[in-house]
Amino acid sequence: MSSAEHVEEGYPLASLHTGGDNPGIDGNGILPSPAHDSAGRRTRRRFGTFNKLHVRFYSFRPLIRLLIIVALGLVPIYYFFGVELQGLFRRPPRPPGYKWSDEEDAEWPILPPPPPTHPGPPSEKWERRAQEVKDAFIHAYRGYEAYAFPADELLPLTRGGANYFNGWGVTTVDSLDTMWMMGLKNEYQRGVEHVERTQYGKHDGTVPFFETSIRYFGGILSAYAKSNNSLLLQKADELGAALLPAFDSNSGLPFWGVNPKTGNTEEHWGPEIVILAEMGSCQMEYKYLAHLTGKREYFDKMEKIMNLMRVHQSYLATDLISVFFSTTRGMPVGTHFSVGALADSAYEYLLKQYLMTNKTEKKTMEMYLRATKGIIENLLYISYERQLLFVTDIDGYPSQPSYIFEHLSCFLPGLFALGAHTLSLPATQKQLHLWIAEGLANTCYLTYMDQRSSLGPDEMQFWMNSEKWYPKYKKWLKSSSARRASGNLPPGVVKEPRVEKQLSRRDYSNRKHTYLLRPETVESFFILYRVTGEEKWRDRGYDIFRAIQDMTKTEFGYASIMGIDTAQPTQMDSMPSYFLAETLKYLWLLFAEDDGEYDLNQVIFNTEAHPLPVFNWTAQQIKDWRIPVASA
Ligand code: DMJ
Repeated sequence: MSSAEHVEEGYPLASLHTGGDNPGIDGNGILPSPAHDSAGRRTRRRFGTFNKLHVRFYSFRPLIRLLIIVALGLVPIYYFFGVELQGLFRRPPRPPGYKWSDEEDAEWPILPPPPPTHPGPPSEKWERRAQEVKDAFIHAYRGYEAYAFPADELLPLTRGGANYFNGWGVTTVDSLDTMWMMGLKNEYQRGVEHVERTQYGKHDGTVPFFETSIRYFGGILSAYAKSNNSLLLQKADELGAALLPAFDSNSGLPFWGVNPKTGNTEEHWGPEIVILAEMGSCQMEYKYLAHLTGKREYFDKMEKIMNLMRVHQSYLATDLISVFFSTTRGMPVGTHFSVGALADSAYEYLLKQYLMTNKTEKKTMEMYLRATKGIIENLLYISYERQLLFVTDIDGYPSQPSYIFEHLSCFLPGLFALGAHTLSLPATQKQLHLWIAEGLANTCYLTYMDQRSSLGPDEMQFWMNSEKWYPKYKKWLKSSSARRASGNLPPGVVKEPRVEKQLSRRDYSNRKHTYLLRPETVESFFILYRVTGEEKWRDRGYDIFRAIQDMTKTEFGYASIMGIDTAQPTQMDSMPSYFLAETLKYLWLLFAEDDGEYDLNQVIFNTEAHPLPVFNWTAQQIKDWRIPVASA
């Protein structure tokens, strides 16, 4: 804009410093308002409008005039102070313009959640459904025993067996506690005899440390915990000892694989690289075994890893733990953070170690809470179309989200719900964790129901117009009108999520088109049902179970499928052991009436759904091993 134009607009820039010669500036050198131009036209126009309004105003009756004045007076008051005024009733007064810190936000008493609708008396409907799951288990296990045993897994289309996990009959060992739960005594007995026959320590070949720990080691320990059969404890000890060479790295972080007979180790992810899931998902098993056997070595190896993870987490701004570490230096490698593949169960074990040791190992609980903060602030996103809450991974510096949401990450709602249920948290933090659990579990459920098969993809690619969730949540929290309008449910949490069958209207595309019989979504439903008592989690679990029956059942067992969003998905020749160990177990637990045997405060499920009991370190163990415990 030129200075000439400015003069026309009533801002005589060129004459600003010249004093009273300029008609635009009065004798005191004060720049008049644009309304006072030399011709006076605008001034007159303004008074003209005012006069008309004035006359019209006085044409109303006095009462109407009073109401208009009151209404006009309220508008600016509400506009400028409305939110704060409402806030005054809820928050202690603060000076104007005061910025509320996160801690104060957390303490600010928002409305409590509605009371859970507790499960009613035993119902025939759910007993029948639990029986349907048991029948599915029997069908799968009979097929496995008939055509695959003692190989690891059943090939459900070609009636064969495959050895992906050492050839020790992983489906049997992984399924032992499910058989125990379901009362399948004969199958259980045959399975235990198989464990007793297997010579874990003499196996000459590399076994994968992580899978062997969570499936075999966890499976045998939990069968021992239920049965008290000392032979099973011996086998767990034999296996635990056979895996110990995995920790013979410079840092104490485990190698990918170990040969039980020779003690040789093997790498997998790259030279000197270990992933977070491997280093952080053996503590429940080894600590429980250390407690049972009194062998300090088992405990020390775990504590070394935990200390390393804690130090690393404490100096990172994200409050998360890196996905990759160096086995030599014990230091993180790269800038990748995730709760999905390669990382997931390490976060799970932070909370679960604390719970399993009767809430005495405070350090792991602190690590868990710190990690939840990191997850909330860095990894939670919300989609644009349906406002779906999801968790993704980040990489780079500054970090960038991938917007990928994995089925594997659907364990996270269950973990947040478990933490909210079992930890002594301030009411609002508990509520926040429960909201996150509900929002994420809704999304997991929708990714199933959106598909033509009603079975969820292994990976989803959300659109890049998704936004970080936490800033939106904070904004919502501070606005009482937004909270009221949403029925006190934050963004990303709705009671009735909307299924979207039309591909073009979805918030994501399927990145992988397979459903691999995975458990994470129904696992979270089980925990959410136990924590909230809301029947909808059972109903949703049953929706998924029916889809499993319709789409994956074969003559000999159950099969993973591909083409989940097609009219005719294709069955694949694979029935992973976790389908029996986890998916069917969690479904059964979700539907069966609970007599308290699997109370979430008494029994802690390892990442392969093997229930291990809460225990107390003995006074001797605490003293001799210097276990840093706080009283429960
Ligand atoms: C299971 O083997 C375990 O739950 C593991 O921690 C990751 N997920 C698989 C099944 O999806």
